[in-house]
Amino acid sequence: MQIGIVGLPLSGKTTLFQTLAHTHLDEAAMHRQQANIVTVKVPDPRVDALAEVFKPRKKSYTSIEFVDVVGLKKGDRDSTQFTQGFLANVKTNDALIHVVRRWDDPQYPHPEGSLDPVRDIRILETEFILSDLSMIENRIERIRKQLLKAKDERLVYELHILEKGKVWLEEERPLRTLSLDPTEKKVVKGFQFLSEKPLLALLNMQDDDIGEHDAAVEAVRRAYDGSGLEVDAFFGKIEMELAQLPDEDAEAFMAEYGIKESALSRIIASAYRSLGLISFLTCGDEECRAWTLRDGASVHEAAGVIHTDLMQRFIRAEVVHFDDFMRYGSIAACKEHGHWRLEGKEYIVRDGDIILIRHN
Ligand SMILES: Nc1nc2c(ncn2[C@@H]2O[C@H](COP(=O)(O)OP(=O)(O)OP(=O)(O)O)[C@@H](O)[C@H]2O)c(=O)[nH]1
Ligand SMILES: [Mg+2]
Repeated sequence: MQIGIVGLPLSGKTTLFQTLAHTHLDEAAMHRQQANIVTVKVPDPRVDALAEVFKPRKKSYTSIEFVDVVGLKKGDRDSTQFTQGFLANVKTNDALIHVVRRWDDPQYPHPEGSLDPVRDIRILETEFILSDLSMIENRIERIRKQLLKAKDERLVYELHILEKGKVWLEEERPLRTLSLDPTEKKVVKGFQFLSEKPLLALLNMQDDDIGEHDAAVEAVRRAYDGSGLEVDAFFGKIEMELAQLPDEDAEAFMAEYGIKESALSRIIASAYRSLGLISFLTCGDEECRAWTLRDGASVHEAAGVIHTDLMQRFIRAEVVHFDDFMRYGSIAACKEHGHWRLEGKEYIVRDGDIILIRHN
């Protein structure tokens, strides 16, 4: 899974990237006109707890890629514009984090001249909508031409969905709020529309606005009620310094600022929520490991995430939930108390299921 970090110039994108990556980029790297990518392990205390019991040779976490996407520019006519490089980078991201500036520093003037998070979010959202609209219009035109030449049921279906999307976008609404059935959704996904991607607006707070982040988040949430936007806040400058401190010092620091979790844990939790992702676990003497799965996926698909072979040779799955495992202390004890189950292919995996695939 790949999450793109986007936003207006000088909002704090690279600062967030460095926080998540636990690195310091030099000046040259910070301004390179291309995306910087980092793979980050998803912290999961359940893997640690299982490892305490199983004492495996290896612990593995699932991971997420973050991309610092460069290329949203102030245009000539007082409008922001995407560069082609930006579009190419963002299209393939599974979800986006929009860094929204809420800090002031005369040394770095805001490109729009004032601080206004609701406006900044609107600027980007409008760009996304316009970009999708032009893509949809092109596609519709092409399909119409093809349909004049020959009948094609699939194209007729695609046209019907695209027309729906076009009307939605013309009303300045993002595609992520358009309700579609699963088959329609699949067609839309294929286009990698920008306004369809799950979006987390992350307010980059002023260092001394301690304790004001909840109210700031609430104000933006109200303004974007019903637009499928997740909103959260972080203290860009401080959390970057924090990410470079030893754990103990970092905790004291966070308590002072009323920050409950590290930026990384919070952002990953938000991303999982907005993307509809869950984790399942596997464990044994060899390895304890967490895996990412789409919410609502079957145990057969989960087997495929582990290995395509397991999917093909799937017989049944042994399932114990992590909470039950911790309550009773072992798989055998879970069995005794009726919390161990043998499930078929269709079983829908829950977040925190510990799974063992039986295969031939
Ligand atoms: N005072 C203050 N400065 C910040 C904050 N966040 C970032 N900055 C500073 O603002 C400058 C720009 O931050 P970046 O993280 O490079 O912003 P960016 O969005 O990546 O900028 P571009 O890639 O040039 O569009 C840096 O010098 C940061 O140190 C903040 O919360 N408070
Ligand atoms: Mg940058």
